[in-house]
Amino acid sequence: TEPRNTRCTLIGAPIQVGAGHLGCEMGPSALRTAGLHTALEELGYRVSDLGNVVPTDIPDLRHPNGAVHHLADMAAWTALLAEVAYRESEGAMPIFLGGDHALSAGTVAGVARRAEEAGRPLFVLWLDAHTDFHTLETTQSGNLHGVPMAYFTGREGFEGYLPPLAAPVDPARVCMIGIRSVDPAEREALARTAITVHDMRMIDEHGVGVLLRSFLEKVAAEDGMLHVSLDVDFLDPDIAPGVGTTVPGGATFREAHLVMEMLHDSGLVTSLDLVELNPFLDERGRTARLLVDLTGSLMGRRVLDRPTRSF
Ligand code: B3U
Ligand code: MN
Ligand code: MN
Repeated sequence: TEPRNTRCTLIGAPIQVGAGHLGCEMGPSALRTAGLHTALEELGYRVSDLGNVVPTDIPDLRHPNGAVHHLADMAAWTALLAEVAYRESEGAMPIFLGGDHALSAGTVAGVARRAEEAGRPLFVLWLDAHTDFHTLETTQSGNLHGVPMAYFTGREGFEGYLPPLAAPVDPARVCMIGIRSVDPAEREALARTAITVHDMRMIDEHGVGVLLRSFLEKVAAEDGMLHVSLDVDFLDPDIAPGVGTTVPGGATFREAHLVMEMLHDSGLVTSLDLVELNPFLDERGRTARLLVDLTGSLMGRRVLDRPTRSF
């Protein structure tokens, strides 16, 4: 299949204060060092790298939940990235180089606004060990990479803290795959939403291809735009050690590449986050290189030619 978009734009978003460990700030550099730009060019894309964006005005902002930290930083990043994602999601595919997962509050908010303007529904595929469905009230770690899903699906409690959403994402259009660490408050809240949550047991029982295919069919049926958010800890720590929140029993090398290949064949992906890479914890760049290889599969690298739309 020819990709819908032959242009892609790299945007570094070195936020690290949403995570419990420092180091994600180096993520964009590591992804560039691992050859992301060249890998995409070799697949025939016209790539532009905007460099890193960084917010300047950090307001003072506190929340009654004393565990919450760096809320003002997250608010500033969210506002900035929502603007950048909105602007860069027209005519090219933006690829956001994280940075921790708090950045997705902004990127998803921005592409949701773009989708609304285009009159198309936005779907989100969340590849993660965690559901990141805390509110500012329920988070116990206070690490704000644990809240973006709750924010962009429009849960209450963010008003006055994070920027108002131009277009909340419909929970029925969100699919999570790879889940294996959920806090009690998240689990309760998830039971009351229409979000599709596929834990590792679902992958083991049905195979990741079956789960992903049914989601992609929904996206295609509604002519949706599809944002993919790839948290490094989706992957098994044995193949991807460069992340602060490793959880055993993650996606294998083959499962992860299959997901990426099916996403490519669907022709549906319109934006991508690569998040939580912590080069300080990596082993000689192997997690960064794996992310570049997986992005290559998502963008069309394949072993053999196949018929179109084979998802
Ligand atoms: N749910 C826990 C753990 C966590 C969430 N996201 C990550 N870790 N990466 C929390 O801290 O909110
Ligand atoms: Mn995450
Ligand atoms: Mn995670």
